[in-house]
Amino acid sequence: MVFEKETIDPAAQEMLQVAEEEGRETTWDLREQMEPQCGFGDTGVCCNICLQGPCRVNPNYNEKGNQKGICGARDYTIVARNLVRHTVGGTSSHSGHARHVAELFREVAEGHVDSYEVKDKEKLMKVADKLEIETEDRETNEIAKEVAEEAIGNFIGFHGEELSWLEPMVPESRYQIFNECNIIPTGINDAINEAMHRTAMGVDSDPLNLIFGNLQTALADFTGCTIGTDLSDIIFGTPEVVESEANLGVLDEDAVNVIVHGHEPVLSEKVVAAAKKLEDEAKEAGAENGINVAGICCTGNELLMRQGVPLATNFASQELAIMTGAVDAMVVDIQCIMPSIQSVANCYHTEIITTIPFSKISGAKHIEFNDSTADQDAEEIVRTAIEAYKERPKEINIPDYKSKLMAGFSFEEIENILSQVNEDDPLSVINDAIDEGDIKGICLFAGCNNTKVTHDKNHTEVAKGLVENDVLCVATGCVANALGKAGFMLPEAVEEYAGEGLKRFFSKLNEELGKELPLIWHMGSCVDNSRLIEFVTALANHKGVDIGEYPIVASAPEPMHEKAVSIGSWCVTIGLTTHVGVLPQITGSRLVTEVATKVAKDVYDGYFILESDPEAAVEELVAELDERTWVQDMKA
Ligand code: XCC
Repeated sequence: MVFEKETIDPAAQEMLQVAEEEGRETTWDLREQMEPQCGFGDTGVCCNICLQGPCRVNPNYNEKGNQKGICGARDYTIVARNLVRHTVGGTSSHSGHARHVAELFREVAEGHVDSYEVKDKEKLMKVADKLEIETEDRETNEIAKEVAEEAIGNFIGFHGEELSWLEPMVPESRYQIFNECNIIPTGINDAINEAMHRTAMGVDSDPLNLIFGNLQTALADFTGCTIGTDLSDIIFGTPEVVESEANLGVLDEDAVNVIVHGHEPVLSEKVVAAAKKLEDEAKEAGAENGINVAGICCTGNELLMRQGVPLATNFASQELAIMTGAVDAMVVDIQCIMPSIQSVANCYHTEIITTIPFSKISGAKHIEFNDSTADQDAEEIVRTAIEAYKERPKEINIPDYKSKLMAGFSFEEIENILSQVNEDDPLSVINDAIDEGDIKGICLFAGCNNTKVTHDKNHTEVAKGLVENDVLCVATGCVANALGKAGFMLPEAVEEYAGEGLKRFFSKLNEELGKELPLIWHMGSCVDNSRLIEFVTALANHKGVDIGEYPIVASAPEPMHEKAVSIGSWCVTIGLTTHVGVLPQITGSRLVTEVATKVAKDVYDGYFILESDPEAAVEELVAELDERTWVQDMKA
């Protein structure tokens, strides 16, 4: 098989062949040119924080080389500081996304924008209850205003008080642990500021103190993610099970193809609406099938979850979508958008359209998106795609690969499904299956693609190994996209991949429901990892244990973004042992690595498994689930 070192996705392999024939450069070529990567940077021991740098220290004390930076910083300080700064990047990304949704929500609540509304009142009431906001005998917009103020307050802080969105999201016992470690943030912005300050030259050099600072920032990230999910559900609707398709084969030769790429649902929801409205204009332009919207990265996940919009592909293969020659416009907002897409688009008729003032790409067309003129902006964007379609050359290469998939597994939808099986005690369906040994526990798959490993390979191999070992798996982000493309989000996959216990679990469930559920449940975008925490908190509370005692793990087989660092950090802090399939840039400090992989367990129950071999990772994750169940059994 050609290009099997680069990717296991057959559509991507076919497109890499096209790229080679046409002499196009891809991210895989750039990776090859980058080798060998700097060993200091790769292990986190390069310090660039002040202008005396870069200082590169040799972590191996037995060898020659500088063991201190010019200011005296040792490997552990440099590595811990770099780690905190990664988490800051992740936290500001997630919370920037969430803050936009929160500000839009406030505008909606105050009646200042009419292109959006409170779509899911039930979710609004649920969130208000969670925040202890009075709901009885009050108008919806009054409640919404108070929820919006509370959301904004979580960003800007409450004069030194703790975040209100965090405490109700985790079991009491877990919050107590946060408290004892003094890592509860007083505001998302505060946490980001403090983390940047403490890592500035000459401030915090104590590696343990820095690591606690990292965890505090990560909890701010988690809070931002939760706000993003909750408010998006209120404005756009809480996801319910939908059917759709994934992979480049979803592009339609006879339609105007608009790809939405990035993260926020605020713009992309409007693009979908505008595409429906302007269908006739596309047909007049000669596109028999009208307009076809498809998603990449988490914008794709947001639209798939709520509207059943198909997924074109995930992070690593974004350039390849353009090389099909069938993409008329790629509309981007924020995060995970490779600058290279413009150079690729220069060889085709594709319009790259940036929409956010602080997220531009040189050479791309910029159509600014504003919440107050959202409908008009989205229509302008779609019309630009129709115009580009008129210039589309005849020759296109759409690989004939796509898989059907099911998505839409919000926590509320899972509760709804389980209550159809046991109306009085829905969560017992999962907890009893664990007690009876049908399932070993739950794994959250999260994270990206990373060209350091073969595209989608770790994702599918770790997933295969876990389901074979009777682990119930849920997924978000680009790993969800990978597992969707590979057919794991279909009921047929249960028969093909699940172990005997997991098969029993699904067959009992399907029999009661009178319909079939997919093997792996798609929970949404990166911010929607918060949905899993809501789920596992409910399960742990139902069982009367802390999350650290519950059989739950997480796996990021191909992490890339700083957001993956912050998610991993809060997963561990919340008690999930977390596998990472690409070594994070911390291995230059033995101290920091040991804290992450060993000491963390004593404090948070969760710890990191750094393992690039999928088979070994499966073994360790299964052993962790077994240990948690065993400890529970011993206590019982
Ligand atoms: Fe980006 Fe969210 Fe990573 Fe994919 S998974 S590469 S962060 S799109 Ni979150």
